Amino acid sequence: MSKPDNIRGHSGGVSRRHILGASAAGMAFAATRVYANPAGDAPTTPDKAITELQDWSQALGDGVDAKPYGVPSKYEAGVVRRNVEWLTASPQSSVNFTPLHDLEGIITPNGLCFERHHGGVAEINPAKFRFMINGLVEKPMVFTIDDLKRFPRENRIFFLECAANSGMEWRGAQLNGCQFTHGMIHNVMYTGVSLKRVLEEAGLKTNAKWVMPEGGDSAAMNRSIPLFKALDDCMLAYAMNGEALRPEQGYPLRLVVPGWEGNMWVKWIRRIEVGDMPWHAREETSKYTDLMENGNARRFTWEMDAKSVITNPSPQAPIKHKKGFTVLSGVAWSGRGKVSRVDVTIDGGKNWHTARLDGPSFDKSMHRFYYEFDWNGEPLLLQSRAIDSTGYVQPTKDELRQVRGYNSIYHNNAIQTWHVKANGEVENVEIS
Ligand SMILES: Nc1nc2c(c(=O)[nH]1)N[C@H]1C(S)=C(S)[C@@H](COP(=O)(O)O)O[C@H]1N2
Ligand SMILES: [Mo]
Repeated sequence: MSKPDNIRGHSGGVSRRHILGASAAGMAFAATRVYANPAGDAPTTPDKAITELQDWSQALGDGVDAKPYGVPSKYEAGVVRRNVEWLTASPQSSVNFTPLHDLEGIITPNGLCFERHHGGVAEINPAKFRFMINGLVEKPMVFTIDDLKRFPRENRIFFLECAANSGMEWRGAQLNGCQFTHGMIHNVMYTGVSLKRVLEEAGLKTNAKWVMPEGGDSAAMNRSIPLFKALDDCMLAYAMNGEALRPEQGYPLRLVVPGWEGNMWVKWIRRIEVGDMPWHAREETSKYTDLMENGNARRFTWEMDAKSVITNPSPQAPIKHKKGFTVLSGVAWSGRGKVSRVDVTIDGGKNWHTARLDGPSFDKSMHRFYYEFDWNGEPLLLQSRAIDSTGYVQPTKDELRQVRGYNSIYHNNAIQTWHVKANGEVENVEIS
């Protein structure tokens, strides 16, 4: 699949010489077994023993009351959500991005979960909060947060991916960092009540076919969700990762729609109407539909297809050593189930290796993968390819464009390529 001379960089191309170098390096790696010779390039810095007392061992530190709510070390101050200023006209209708290259495992810390708002963050007093169910139900109902906490609780780990994640990459490699190309995703544990349980309380009429969640923010965001999904695995969540939702994630209540596009996960939810037809709201007609080459648009593209990205190395996380033992890591997910396998190539697709999946594997959740190798210090072309439990294989960018054309924004789940240079710097590129 890889034509070495047909590579497109985010800044307009990489020389043929570079890429020939990368290919040659790849051939060498194919013959090198991981762990084969760790002694030669062990990941240690043995040149200096600890011979003097260090500052932090010579005085007492802060007491336990210094920070009633803990925050990260000041040396981790660069681990933050970031936005792309030119992308949106105002910070209220905008997005920032999860720093995937700085994270480990599969759980996104609450303060680093990307935010996407259409009308800014609603600040809701939980004492005044109400949630209503109306429409095709036997008895319309209004709940307080405390009412909802008297229903049986569920704890579930799910990814939330905005359908626009990687949308800026449709026409070519553009943004230099997986935070920006893939950071409209987070993966947390939700606590709440199953939507099915609450709908049953109100009693569905026999002609009920759809539900419409509606937000209480200034955007009053609403979407149509078919009843089969509402009765399957949707949740009304009031907590994430063990604590109350953060204001930006919908405090005090949000809808969880596992595996489906983030736009449907209505935050600050105030109402669910039950109906017999979809509402064709703004967010499912003028937005969140996909314009095809023939001028028709796909609609109701709810499921998020299997996808993966290498988070390290990546443009914001270059390789800092010259050569030797190197840990490649990334995340993979699928809206249809678990990720059963991730393949990794370091030579632009000439040779594929099965990555090592580590950590818990849940349905519609992020999975963590690793591929450890001995780097000979020459350029690399890194890619990862996820395969989910239905057998679906993550497509290349060319494969995706053959079906979807160049006009799309949403649902870009194509394979990402990173070009690692000999000095360890990494750039977003495309190969075909
Ligand atoms: N009420 C309301 N819900 C909303 C939105 C919004 O603007 N208002 N944005 C949606 C979009 S487009 C996405 S991708 C997700 C983002 O969730 P997050 O901010 O927790 O990452 O929330 C969705 N729910
Ligand atoms: Mo979104």
